Amino acid sequence: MEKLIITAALTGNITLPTQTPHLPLTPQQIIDEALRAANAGAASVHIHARDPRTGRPTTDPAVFREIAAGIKARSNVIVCITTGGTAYMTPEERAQVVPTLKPELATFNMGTINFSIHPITDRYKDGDYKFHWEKEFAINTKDFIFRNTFGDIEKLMQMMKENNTKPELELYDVGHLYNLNFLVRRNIIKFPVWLQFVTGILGGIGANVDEVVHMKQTADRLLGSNNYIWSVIGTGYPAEFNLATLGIMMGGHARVGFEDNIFIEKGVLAKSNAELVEKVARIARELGREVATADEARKILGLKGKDKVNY
Ligand code: KMH
Ligand code: ZN
Repeated sequence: MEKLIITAALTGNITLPTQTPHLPLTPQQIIDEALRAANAGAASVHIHARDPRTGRPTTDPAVFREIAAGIKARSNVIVCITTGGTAYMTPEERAQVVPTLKPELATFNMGTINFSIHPITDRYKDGDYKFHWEKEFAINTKDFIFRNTFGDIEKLMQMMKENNTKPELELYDVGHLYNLNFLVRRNIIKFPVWLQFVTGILGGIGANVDEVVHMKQTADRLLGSNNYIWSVIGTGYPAEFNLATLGIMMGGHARVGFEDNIFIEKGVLAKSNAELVEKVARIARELGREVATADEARKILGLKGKDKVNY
């Protein structure tokens, strides 16, 4: 099996600061977490940006630039920028990071879904929230449509091509593999593709072994096993580690990080993204799978190189 690519999703845009005091919020905190995660074995870090004063997700290109440039200056790790944006942003606004920063890798969401974290508000009383925006933000996701229509997809794919940015295709359900298959047959997306099977989002497929096997078998059948490389995200604990282990065993790759899960053990908060990365790297080594460096991952994924980005 090829070496394991570990991605660390450092802060995301759905984890609330109230959930964990260890969530990096400022650009400097996100940069420091990226370096720690890279040292622990992450070949790629997936970046969202937050308003440094409030911790609220932002798509301010200046904040993205500060984070990406800060990581680049101190680490060789691959920087994968989100095009997921935040609720209320148009697909055009979300895509701006691609022409602006011309990253090596950026996320690319493969279909429109419900995407909600509203049940989290059951866990907290009004006085529990660290920031005033959090409760309303979470409740509003009840009516959030995460828009990624075929029209949006065509436009974003064109932008990625123009900027030589490799898409990391996020698939939240089996239907997204059918969307992908359609787009490949229409020559809108080209093989080989890099896939993330995103499981456990409220609005998407469940985080369990059966569903990952189903996604993998469907991908083999539709796309052909030589035409894609895949990784898995299990949202929440223990799904993150269970499904990372499954990915390791099945020849896929794995993503961990505070965007998806905040626990290192049952009821125990991870102090850093690096702890989550370390745990997966340890499981991989125990199972005889070596962990890829950033440059090895660049080769596996066919990336343009960090000297070709615009930050
Ligand atoms: N904004 C979330 C609904 C990505 O990073 O591309 C999903 C998301 C995924 O942001
Ligand atoms: Zn993300």
